[in-house]
Amino acid sequence: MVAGESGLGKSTLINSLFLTDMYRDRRLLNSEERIMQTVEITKHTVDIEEKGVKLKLTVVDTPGFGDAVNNTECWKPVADYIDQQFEQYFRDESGLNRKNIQDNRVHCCLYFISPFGHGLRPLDVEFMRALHHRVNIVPILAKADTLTPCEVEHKKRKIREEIEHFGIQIYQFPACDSDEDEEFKLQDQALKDSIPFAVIGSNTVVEAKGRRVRGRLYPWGIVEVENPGHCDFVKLRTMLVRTHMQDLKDVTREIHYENYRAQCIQSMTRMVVKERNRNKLTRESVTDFAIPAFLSGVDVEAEKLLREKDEELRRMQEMLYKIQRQKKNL
Ligand SMILES: Nc1nc2c(ncn2[C@@H]2O[C@H](COP(=O)(O)OP(=O)(O)O)[C@@H](O)[C@H]2O)c(=O)[nH]1
Ligand SMILES: [Mg+2]
Repeated sequence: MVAGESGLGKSTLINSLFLTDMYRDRRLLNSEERIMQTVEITKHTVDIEEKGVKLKLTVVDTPGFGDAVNNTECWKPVADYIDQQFEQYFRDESGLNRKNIQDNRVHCCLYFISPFGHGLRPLDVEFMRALHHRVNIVPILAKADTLTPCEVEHKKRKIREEIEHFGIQIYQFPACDSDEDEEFKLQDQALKDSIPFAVIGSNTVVEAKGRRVRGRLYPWGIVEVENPGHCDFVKLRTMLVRTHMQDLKDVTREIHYENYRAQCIQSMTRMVVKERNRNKLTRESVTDFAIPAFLSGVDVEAEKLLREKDEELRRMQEMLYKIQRQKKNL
């Protein structure tokens, strides 16, 4: 999933990442470069092939925020979307067809940070803190071609410090095995030191030194999306689809989804206990006042019990429905 302020190049980047023009069907005939503003959460499925392994990847594009005058809680639609996927999985998991569950849980959220600010903006902090217990957040420094290499380093350091300062829990790359070879260890460290990944997106293929590359053409030269000397695009793609895909899924399953499940079960239990207590009270009042003494035979008792159980079942169903509704409105 991609998220962040409007106009930072989210749609362009996912397009560049998976090389398919996912916005082709919108028929933007005049300008190759133009991408329409994203106004709702949209899902695209792409088939990619990595080292001979075919993968079906779902990319979720979200509308950029920050355009509105009041931006409070702009993270909510995204949080809701993530929760809905968890909810669907939770239902499927407790259903009959458990073996063939389609996993639509969001395994990674690329969060775009503006290159024009001084580090994080309050909105970035709010967004990431609202989402960090739900999804693996990978911070991205957007439009890196607008910064010099020195500025990129400076901004990255500042953003890392602020992430730490504000207690934002971004996706933690797993520690490298000590028995890995030196080159692998160096690569792994370089990846960790690149956070936030500085990226450049482009939908155009340009000619650079006789090669056709994905890049951006400026009066003073060409910036190449896939040139590691220009930005971290290749690092990001490798990490997403090759080296860390499984870990992103594992963390989602073991931490974020478990979090969601635990909360769900907790609120259900709380409601059941409340209901029980309420039932107990009404039961006492029923025996005290409603049932006449001459009717207190065994059959009447059994029937009363049955009725109570029926009522309890009905209440539980209602409760489940309420919880689902609440979750939707959260
Ligand atoms: N300089 C620069 N411009 C970019 C980059 N990526 C996208 N853009 C431009 O920024 C504008 C907004 O891009 P878009 O992908 O729609 O942003 P979104 O709102 O975050 O989805 C478009 O004009 C893009 O051509 C980039 O890496 N560098
Ligand atoms: Mg967009």
